[in-house]
Amino acid sequence: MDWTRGHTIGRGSTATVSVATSIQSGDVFAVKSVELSQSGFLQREQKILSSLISPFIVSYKGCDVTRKNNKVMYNLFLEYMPRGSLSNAIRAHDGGRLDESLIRIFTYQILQGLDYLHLNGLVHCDIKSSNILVAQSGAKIADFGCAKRVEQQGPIAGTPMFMAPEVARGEEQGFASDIWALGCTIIEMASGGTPWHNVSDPVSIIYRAGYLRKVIQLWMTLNTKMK
Ligand code: 3AM
Repeated sequence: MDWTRGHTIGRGSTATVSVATSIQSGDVFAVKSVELSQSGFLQREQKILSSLISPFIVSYKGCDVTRKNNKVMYNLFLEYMPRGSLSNAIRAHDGGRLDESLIRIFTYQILQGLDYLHLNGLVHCDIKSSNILVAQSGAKIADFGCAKRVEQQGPIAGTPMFMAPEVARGEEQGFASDIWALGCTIIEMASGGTPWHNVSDPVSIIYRAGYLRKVIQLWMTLNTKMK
C-alpha cells in the first residue's frame, strides 16, 4: 500500500505514532514507526495483532518497511482512534475523573476485549488507561508489545503500578493478572489517579504490591494468636 505520513499524534515508549493516509483509497489510519533495528516490540505486536479480529481490539491494517533520511523504519498500520487514549479522556473530563455510567460502559468494553483475548489463549500483560484507545464506538484494547501466549514462560512484563501480587512476586502472569490490571484501570477512571500514586519508586511499588497483603495477613494472624 502506498501512503503518506501526516502529523505526529504522540510518542510511546517503543514507537512514534502518526496519522497516515492511503494514496489509493484516501483512508485514514494510524502508523506506529520505529527504526527497524529497534523494532522487536513492534514486530511482536504485529504478529499478535494480525491474528485478532474483535470490535473491542484496535484493528490491524498491515505493515511495511520504509527508508527516511538514511534510516530504515518499521511501520505498523492500525485503525485510527480519533479520541486518543482513555488516560487522555480521563484527564480531559470534568474534575479528572469519569462518571459512573461511562466507567460502566468502558469497563464492559474492555472486559469484552479481554474475554476475546483470553479465549484465544493470550494475556495482554499491560492493561492500563494509556493502552486503551477511544473512538465514537467506545473503548478498544491496544498496545500488544508485552502480550504473550498464556503458556509462554518468560520475563515478567508490564507496568509496576498495575501488577497483580503474583506478577510482582515473579510467580506467574496469566489471565487473572489482566483482570487485576483492569481493576487498577477502574481506579484510574474513578479517581483520576493511579494505584500507589503516593509511591514514586517502581521497586518499592513492586515490593508493596507483591508482599504487603502477605505481611498484613501475617500480622493479623499473629495478633489474633496473641489475644
Ligand atoms: O501521547 P498520547 O496519549 O496523546 O493515544 C496514543 C498516545 O497518545 C496514540 O499515540 C500516542 C503514543 O502511543 N495512539 C496510539 N495508537 C493510536 C491509534 N491507533 C493512537 N491514536 C490514535 N489511533
